[in-house]
Amino acid sequence: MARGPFDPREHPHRRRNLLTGEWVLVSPQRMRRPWQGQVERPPEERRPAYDPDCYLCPGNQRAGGKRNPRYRHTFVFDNDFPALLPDTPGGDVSPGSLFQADGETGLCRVICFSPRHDLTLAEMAVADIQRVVAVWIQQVTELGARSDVDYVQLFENKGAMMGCSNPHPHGQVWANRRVPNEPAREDHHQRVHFQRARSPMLLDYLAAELEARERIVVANEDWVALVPYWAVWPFETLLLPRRAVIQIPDLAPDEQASLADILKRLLVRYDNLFQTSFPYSMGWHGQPTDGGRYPHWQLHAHFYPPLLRSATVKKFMVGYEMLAGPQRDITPEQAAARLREQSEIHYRQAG
Ligand code: H2U
Ligand code: ZN
Repeated sequence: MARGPFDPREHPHRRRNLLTGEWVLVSPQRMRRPWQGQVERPPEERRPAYDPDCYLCPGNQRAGGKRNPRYRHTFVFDNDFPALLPDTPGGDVSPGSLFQADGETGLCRVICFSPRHDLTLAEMAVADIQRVVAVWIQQVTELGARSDVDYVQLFENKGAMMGCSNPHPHGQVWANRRVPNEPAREDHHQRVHFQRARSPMLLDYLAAELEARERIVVANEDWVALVPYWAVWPFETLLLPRRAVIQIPDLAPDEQASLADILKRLLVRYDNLFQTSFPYSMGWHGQPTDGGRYPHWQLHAHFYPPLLRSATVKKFMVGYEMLAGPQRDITPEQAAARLREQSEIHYRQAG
């Protein structure tokens, strides 16, 4: 079986992540192995539009004791249990040369996407998703302007499978004194490419993907969502603007509207894939906010969903992944085809 010229649909190979420099092992031949234990869909969870016990619903009291306003669209508050604090000791606090440590400062906020407890971004109206885009921009603008914030990380944990504590649609923003691991690695690799090619790496990559077409999931006039060539998670996607955009506050009003449009279309496809509210962690990567120049950066969002073959079977990153490196069976091209063929009408609306 394994003989003949190289075929990416048949032969194990590794692919390099341009943004991190890491390799992922792809084992497409394993898709043929027998699969036992077809798992049924869990019963559809129906939530009320308002939950008196939810700490994110309008008018309710939070765990920290504060009360939410009766907000009608979005609502941002300081995390009652923040991972970062704005005024703790900073700088080198290493207790020895083999024990390196920095005091780290920052701010953590929670972003409620909607007053409706029963919705998710996938089921919200495009106009309401656009309000979330506006909040993301406002937060990066405000927090990034602080001299003690070098990076603003927007993210969403969705679904109990991802450790999300509450189904009420919400995300978070953490503003860090220093640039964290992932954006620091992406900065390095984008910078190296730019110095060599004089063009942003992800725009060159996007042009090649638009040519190849086989990993594109959905696109509109300003945005493209694709399964990256080096995807680790089965249905991982990368969302990119078509033009050079360094950070989310640089989006023009029509690009904010088209972002809401493509988010809706991507997330509906995700939900339709296994007819479930699709769990994921997503987040935005834009330039650091330390006042430096970042012409090599291209704004993008990552979606990392854990599901593999049904609403309940997730991919585990264990064994080889923990000890050696990430591995996948279904190819990124197969994953993109599966997502592409989904309807853009949400299965709950379809009846
Ligand atoms: P998840 O997005 O991972 O579910 O986290 C929700 C955040 O909400 C979490 O960081 C915060 C938690 O600290 N939170 C509050 O700030 N106030 C509350 O009343 C409960 C949860
Ligand atoms: Zn709620």
